[in-house]
Amino acid sequence: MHRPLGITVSRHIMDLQRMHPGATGELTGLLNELIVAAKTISAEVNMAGLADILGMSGKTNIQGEEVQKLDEFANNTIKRRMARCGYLCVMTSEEEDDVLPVKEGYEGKYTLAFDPLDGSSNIDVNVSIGTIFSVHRRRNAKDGFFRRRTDPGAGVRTSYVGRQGTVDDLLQKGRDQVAAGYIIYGSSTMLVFTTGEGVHGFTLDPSVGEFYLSHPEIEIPEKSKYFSVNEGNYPYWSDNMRRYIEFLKQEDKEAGRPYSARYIGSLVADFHRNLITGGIFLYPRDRKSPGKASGKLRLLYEASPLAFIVEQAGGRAITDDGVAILDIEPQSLHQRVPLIIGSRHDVDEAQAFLTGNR
Ligand code: AHM
Ligand code: MG
Repeated sequence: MHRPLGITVSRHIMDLQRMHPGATGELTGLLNELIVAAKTISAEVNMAGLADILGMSGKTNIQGEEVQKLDEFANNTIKRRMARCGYLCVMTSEEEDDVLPVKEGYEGKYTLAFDPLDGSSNIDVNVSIGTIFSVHRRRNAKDGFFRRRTDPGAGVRTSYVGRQGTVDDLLQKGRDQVAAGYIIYGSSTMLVFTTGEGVHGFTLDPSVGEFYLSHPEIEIPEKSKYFSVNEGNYPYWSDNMRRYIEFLKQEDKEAGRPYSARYIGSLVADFHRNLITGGIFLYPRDRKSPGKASGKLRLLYEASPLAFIVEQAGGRAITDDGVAILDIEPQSLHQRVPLIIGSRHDVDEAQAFLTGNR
């Protein structure tokens, strides 16, 4: 069978790097390592339905380990691979209370925040789940030093030797991200990411094990006809939030209402659909969410990376009081934040309602 010559994700990342003559290739290396982790998780997710059967027969997974819970597997896969990739100085994961150090001697200049497998309540029911990641340059990135070493086969290389990162290196505004993205394990596995030069989507060809560029230069439609929200939280919402959702459901043919509801309950899947078809996703603060004033979703590895992507695609991401997600100064690793994200026009309209201006 002839395959069309596709652009692989590694080739695409190299092309991006070539556009920056001063680039050292470290971000390229980092993303490539993450992609390997994503492919490993994807293979395991595809085996999920068989996990019990394999478990019962005493089989081991592709890592040669006992079958683990998928979210643990995803967390371990990313943390182990990335701890020794040589490009990071510290990580944080939704699955870990504290910061994750990198392996000594492998310290690089970037930080990584990730949600290894988002949408965990959907794991057992064959609904799309995803991995979300966010990369920053650590603070004072120049306070390490450079070392020359000779690599067999690669000749003399200059590499940066840094220090372990700290919580402070991770607590940076979304606006300062150097890369962000997600992998959705759905009907096919897709990688969507940005390095600040547009948003690009890649689809995994499992027979070759490569991600190919399938969605170049993604732009989110300016206005949509879909809203995604957990309406079961209605009794806990503010009056403004209730009025906004009622508004979306009123008939007004000229304005394109009522909107249709689409809610999967997997942030990556809900976000991805809205990115492609247009839509607005809302998880506002409510009387039920932990910490009440803050909503449910996490700033560093859920809201912030998706906000970077949506802005790069022409959309918007704000809190329910109208603050741009990317401008929030994080206070703690697992901080929660109200999230309104999606098509520009829809987020504008939601903001007007939620801030009491409509
Ligand atoms: P998780 O990190 O425990 O999986 O929770 C995050 C998920 C998101 O994927 C999704 O958008 C949201 O929780 C759904 O919440 P709810 O079940 O309250 O609607
Ligand atoms: Mg999550």
